[in-house]
Amino acid sequence: VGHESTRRGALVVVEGLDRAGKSSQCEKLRDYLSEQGHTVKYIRFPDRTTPIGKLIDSYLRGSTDQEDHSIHLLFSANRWELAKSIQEDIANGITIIVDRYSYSGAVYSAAKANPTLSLEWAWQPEIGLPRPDICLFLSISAEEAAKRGGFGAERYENEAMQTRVRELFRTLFERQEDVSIIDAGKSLEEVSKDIQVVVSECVGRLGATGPLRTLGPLVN
Ligand code: Z5A
Ligand code: MG
Repeated sequence: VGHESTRRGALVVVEGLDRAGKSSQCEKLRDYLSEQGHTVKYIRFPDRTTPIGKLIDSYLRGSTDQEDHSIHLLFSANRWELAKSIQEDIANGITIIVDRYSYSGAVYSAAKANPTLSLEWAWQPEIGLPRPDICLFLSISAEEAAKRGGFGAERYENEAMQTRVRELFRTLFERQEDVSIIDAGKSLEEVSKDIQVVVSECVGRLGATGPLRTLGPLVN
């Protein structure tokens, strides 16, 4: 509410394994930031509402099959189709909370252990997408996740897949900057408080961060 030009919004990504509490925490964070006076949008990937998203939805539900590389590129295309509107919103001062993003994209596809679908290959189409100012990785043990209910009926919801995904998230996040690991095994309220601290700090230094950046190649 100043006279200076509009302060840009922040791009906040929430990542993690199944049942880590991403969606619950995204909602809490949206409410918290709104109370702090920010204009906030909460979006999620896959966005199952677009034509590409409908193909993804039917694949995840097991109604249709897709070749591994092909579905991977559809998940990426689903982010690219929203990239421009994300950039515009951020420039207009809107803070965006994103439930799963490129990190899930690379990791779930690479977890299939298809010989020509490495983590490096999977990351490639993400290069150039809006880069999060902060990525919160909600970390949870297999035991703790199991207490939150059994696996659902969707394609990747099984033990073998989730174990490989856990390993790959670790490999990927060792190579990324601006990642904050959150212990998601605590209570809803505790996790929410931990997230608020990290995000407030990120939003506070946005002025020094400059304009929204883009995702670059994986660094070794
Ligand atoms: N996928 C992909 O392959 N490529 C891509 O590019 C992208 C995604 C973007 C669908 O995703 C699948 O798409 C996903 C990855 C793949 N496959 N898998 N697995 P999705 O986002 O639609 O999946 P989801 O089903 O919405 O999310 P989730 O991971 O299963 O859940 P969550 O959002 O992390 O958790 P939640 O819904 O907030 O909470 C789960 C339960 O735990 C619920 O009952 C809560 O009340 C409870 N909960 C949450 N927090 C707590 C705490 N702290 N204590 C106790 N209980 C809690
Ligand atoms: Mg969810």
